[in-house]
Amino acid sequence: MPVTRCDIFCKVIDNYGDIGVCWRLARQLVRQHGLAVRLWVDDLASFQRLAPAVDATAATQTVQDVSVWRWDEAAAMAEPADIVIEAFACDPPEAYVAVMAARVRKPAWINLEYLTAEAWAAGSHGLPSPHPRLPLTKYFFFPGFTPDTGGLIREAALTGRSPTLPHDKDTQQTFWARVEVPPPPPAALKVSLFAYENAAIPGLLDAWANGDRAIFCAVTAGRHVPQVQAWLNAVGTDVGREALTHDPHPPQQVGRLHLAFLPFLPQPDYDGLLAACDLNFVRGEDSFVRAQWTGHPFIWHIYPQEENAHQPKLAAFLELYSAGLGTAECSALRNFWQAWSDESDAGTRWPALLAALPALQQHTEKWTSNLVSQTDLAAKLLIFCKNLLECPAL
Ligand code: TRH
Repeated sequence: MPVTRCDIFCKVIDNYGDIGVCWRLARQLVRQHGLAVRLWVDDLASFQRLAPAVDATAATQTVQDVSVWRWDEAAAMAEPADIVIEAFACDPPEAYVAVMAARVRKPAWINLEYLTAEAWAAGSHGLPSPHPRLPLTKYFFFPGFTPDTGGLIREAALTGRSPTLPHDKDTQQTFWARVEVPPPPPAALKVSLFAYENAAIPGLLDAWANGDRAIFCAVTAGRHVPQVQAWLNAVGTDVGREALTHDPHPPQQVGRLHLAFLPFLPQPDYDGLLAACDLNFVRGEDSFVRAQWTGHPFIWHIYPQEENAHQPKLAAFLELYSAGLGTAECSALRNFWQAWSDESDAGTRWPALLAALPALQQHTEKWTSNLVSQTDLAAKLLIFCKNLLECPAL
């Protein structure tokens, strides 16, 4: 029997990563694999920020051929699909799970896990987790950077240079105009900035303002913006408190640093921003992965966890990503990433990173082509689920 229907459950815990990942996956399963996807989301208002076509008040709607459902009581009554994906262990409703268990042909039930480069993820990828009471098994699906994991979300258009992304000068001009940002000065290094609160921000902005190279920094909306504002106030630009109340704020120049402030962009425009910049500061999970498809160097503000639980995750990724880099570039990269995540002296480490950028650009292009040569997450997920449905004893 062909697999045609998929339910994806998404709980927005905080921030935008949960819905960012689910929305990309849902669209890809529809567009590239012809599945009928129902996406259950508990917070349509957050979803609407990434996808403005979403009506935050509608119980059910179709957006880009994905059937979007508000995750409320209706979810418990729904007829389960052939493939059921719960994102980040978000627990579908008990009544829904009971119907899955009662089926003769059980749905393939997947827990799509958080991304990590740590070695244990490959070891845990695909492992079964039998339900404590019901005759039903859920399977762990771990995304990752190596062929022994579940891979990374990557749309088909990204295997080549997508015509919709602003790689060349003309499309970049159109892109900046569309997002209502004055075009960057021609020789400036173009940087996008998306992060959590980060005490390293003022020091880095000082280094950019006083450095040798002109920097154009597109500041995205997010938790990092108040620190940029506070820095502007502290360095006493003519921005004034009143201007900063405009959302987004007007562009500013301090020394060699040109700052442009962006509103929260629809997700495809955010992807366009990543492609248009030479260096991207990203965070969490989805922007971190998406930056890697541009082939440009990136700086990761990893999601900070209690008791520094994020440190091994950061170290594991750095180990993998920096392999093959020359000694000087490797230490410039590692020192800067560590300082950024530790919220320490990123500013003093900037000159070394800037000097290493040409080598990092070449290195990242190779890194990206290696990732592109691997099967993407949606394709792996479907193979995995089809195998489960065909041989349920697996
Ligand atoms: O928002 P995040 O911090 O999400 C995080 C992580 O996923 C983290 O692992 C998880 O534990 C936590 O959520 C709950 O960062 P992330 O993952 O990069 O998601 C941001 C999404 O927002 C991504 O899909 C890109 C999108 N985005 C836009 O669409 N427009 C914008 O203007 C910006 C700045 C982001």
